[in-house]
Amino acid sequence: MTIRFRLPVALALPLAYVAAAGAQPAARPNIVYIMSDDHAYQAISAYGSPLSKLAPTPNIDRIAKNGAIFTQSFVGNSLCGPSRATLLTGRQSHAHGFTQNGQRFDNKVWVWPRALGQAGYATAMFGKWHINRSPEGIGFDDWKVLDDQGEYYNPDIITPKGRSIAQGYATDLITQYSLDWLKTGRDKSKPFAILIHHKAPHRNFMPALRHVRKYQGVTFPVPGNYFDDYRGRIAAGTQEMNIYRDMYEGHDLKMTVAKGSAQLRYNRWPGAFDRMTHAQQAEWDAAMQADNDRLNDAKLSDRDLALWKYQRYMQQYLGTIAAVDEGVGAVLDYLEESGLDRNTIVVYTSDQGFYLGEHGWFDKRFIYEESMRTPFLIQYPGHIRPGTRVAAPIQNIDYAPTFLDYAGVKGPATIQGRSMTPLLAGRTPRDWRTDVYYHYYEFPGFHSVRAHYGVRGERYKLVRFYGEGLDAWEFYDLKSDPHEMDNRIGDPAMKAPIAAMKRRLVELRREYEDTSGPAIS
Ligand code: SGN
Ligand code: CA
Repeated sequence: MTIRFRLPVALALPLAYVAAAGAQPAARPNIVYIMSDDHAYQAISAYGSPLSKLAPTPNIDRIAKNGAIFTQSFVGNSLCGPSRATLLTGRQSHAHGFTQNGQRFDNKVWVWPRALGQAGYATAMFGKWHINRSPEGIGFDDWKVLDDQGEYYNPDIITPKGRSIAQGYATDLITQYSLDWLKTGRDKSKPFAILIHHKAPHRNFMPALRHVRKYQGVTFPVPGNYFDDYRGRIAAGTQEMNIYRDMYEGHDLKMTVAKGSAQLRYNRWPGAFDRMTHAQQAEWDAAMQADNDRLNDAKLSDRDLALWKYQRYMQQYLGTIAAVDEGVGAVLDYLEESGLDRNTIVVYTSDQGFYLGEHGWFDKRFIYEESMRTPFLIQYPGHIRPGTRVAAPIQNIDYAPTFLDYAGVKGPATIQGRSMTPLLAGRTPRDWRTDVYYHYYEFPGFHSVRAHYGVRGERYKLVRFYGEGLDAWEFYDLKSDPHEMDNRIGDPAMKAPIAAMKRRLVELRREYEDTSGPAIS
């Protein structure tokens, strides 16, 4: 007699799926995760800055209207590679080990897109990947990525089949790849998770041809601390990310050598322009000529030139965001037209914040507000009430556990973040964090920002810059000094809050098991 054993169906499936199936078999949500590169919250109109009123982002704002906006959203290390590794793993930089750009991500570690794939999701990734590894090992059903930072015009695209040059503008291409997969590429019997990673508005800030003129002639409000003298802040005084001193006049600001000429001034990486076709180049030059000629004619003082550069920077930076916003709109439209929106989580965020002239800067890296913060908007009909504003502090370590939670998939104990689902249901857990840990490593490196760690509390921020002969502490009262101009580390009146924040910093380093950087005595 032959005895035939049949495993119960649940046991034959991967473990994570069992958890998911047990929770909500029919209603597992789809996930559309849209992340741009260096998109400052100041440049999203849902955040309400005066600047963004002149350059609104109506489609990104739709997500906040349909769902929630987080007003205290932070990263743990304001730099592309580390932030992306955190997004994937739910761990701080020191824990996943990717602390600086240029390192290689270990594809073998746990990442949420693979976990969702194993739990029965269709998964895909399109755009900037930038962790020096092919996404091959992640297990996406489909992917198309830019090479490293990628180019705005006619970029190289790497796919499972190899590398080729794509004709078109990066943001539009990434949107198109995403829509193609959503419409016809995916296995429609499964829920899906798609990562849409735009290159824009990253340096060198090149708008689509249809947007090159969009903000010409618009005068954007100049931050009050544009001419910061960095007094009392050693690391702020030695950075190389000042708009009027460190931006390349050709590569970044697209200034020309002389009236009537289209030849760029200092253009450190000509590749960005060389990729354009002759027709694209001609259209670009024609769009820029009048403003460049006017500048070459004018004999501006140093101060006026610095202010002019700010306007040019904003016109270009915000110009690149116009295509991102259109792309977000196209994805939202498709979800709504297909009815998928009803069971789809849509997130819009950036890999970190960015300086739009605050302290005179572009780029990020510092723990100071504009780069440590990052936009975070999310919709999920039926689960998040439209128009929700969440003020509880979140960090990019929280994204992975949130997606797992909504999908009903169990994650590993290595995750250091926490699911945001209670916050999105309108309830702040009593033990939700009130302060956020930060650690930046990349020095020496681009823009010469010194390594530092610190803690940002509800009111105070304590920072320690270290390494290469430096050990300098800073302390800010965000209530009286929201722009972080007045380092009060030596102020006797601040002795008690400084001591309290130092204790918190020690605790946080212990909690996260961060032994990198100098120990605090
Ligand atoms: C490039 C940029 C830098 C930028 C880094 C990191 N220079 O090197 O300005 O800080 O990327 O950015 S560029 O002119 O070559 O674009 S990140 O977003 O990838 O971390
Ligand atoms: Ca970035």
